[in-house]
Amino acid sequence: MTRLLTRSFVLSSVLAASLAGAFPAAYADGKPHVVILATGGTIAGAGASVANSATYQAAKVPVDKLIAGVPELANVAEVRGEQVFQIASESFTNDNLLTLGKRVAALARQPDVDGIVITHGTDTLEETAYFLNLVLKTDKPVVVVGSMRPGTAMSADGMLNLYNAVAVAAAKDAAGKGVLVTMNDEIHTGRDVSKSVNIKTEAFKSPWGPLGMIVEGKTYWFRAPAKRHTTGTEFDIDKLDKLAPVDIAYGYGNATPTAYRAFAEGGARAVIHAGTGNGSVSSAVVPALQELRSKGVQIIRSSRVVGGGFVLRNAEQPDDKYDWVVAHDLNPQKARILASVALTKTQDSKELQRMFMEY
Ligand code: DAS
Repeated sequence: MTRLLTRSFVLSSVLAASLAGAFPAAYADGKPHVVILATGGTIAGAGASVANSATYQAAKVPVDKLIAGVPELANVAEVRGEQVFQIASESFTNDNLLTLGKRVAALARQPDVDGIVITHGTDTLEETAYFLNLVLKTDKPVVVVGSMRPGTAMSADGMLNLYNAVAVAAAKDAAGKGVLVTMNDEIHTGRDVSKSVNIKTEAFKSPWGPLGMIVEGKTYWFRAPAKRHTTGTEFDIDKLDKLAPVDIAYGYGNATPTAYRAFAEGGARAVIHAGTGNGSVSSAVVPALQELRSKGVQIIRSSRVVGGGFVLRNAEQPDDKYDWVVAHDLNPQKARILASVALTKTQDSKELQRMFMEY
């Protein structure tokens, strides 16, 4: 019976809203104006049955249906949607990041836009959120949101995640906190958060904890971002037309230099070493990294160990002597994002190290 009710609720609310074509007359102006930019992912996914919470096709449902599926959005904001992409986020490219960032920046400059929500696949959501945190020049709330289950599944999380994201984007007290991520009732900074569980609704974690919570449309804050973001950064999306190619190589027992050399031959301007422990580098790999550094490739030591530590400079490796950079507490995928932006501004490893400590 529940199953039938669940499905009929989802379908009837979508049907009702699409028949209505617009939001109810009560939807008078005077509410914050929030634009939803849809890019695809599971939040736009569809499965064959309500029992398919993990087997489904991502990037199927268009933005107007996502909005129609949550008519309660009209209680918190005047909402409109744009379909920027319709892709699974594991396929995001640097060009997708630039296109999305430029659209967000253009909307943020509009006086009739108070907040922006980006619906996104969860696989690389953390990378997009960190990228936008670095390059957007706005204090307006920008909130990235996804879901771990498709809207067709029992106990789907997308509807409430979207409602929460719009409520945060409409909240005056969300301004000036950098790019935010709302998942599973929590509000995270785009800088810290990462997908830490690959199949539960409680998937997104920040090693230093969330900034706050969003409950029944109200924000509750418990800390503020500690690193430079948005209007406080030296990067600007409107001055970026290309990101530097940067790749990631994993550290593990029996590691070889093959991947690092291949990345450099493929044009990588930096290689992120996702090292064991404190960013350690196998003795079988160190000579190749020294050789790549001597050819101008930046070497950035991150760690495959995530969840609340940081790579200490000159601890496991003589970074000063080798002229390498440490990624501090950034996980390898976020280190790649910062390096790909930072290398558009500097080739100096000391400047890069400053940036890794500040952003
Ligand atoms: N493939 C995943 C993505 O698009 C689906 C998801 O979890 O959103 O990121």
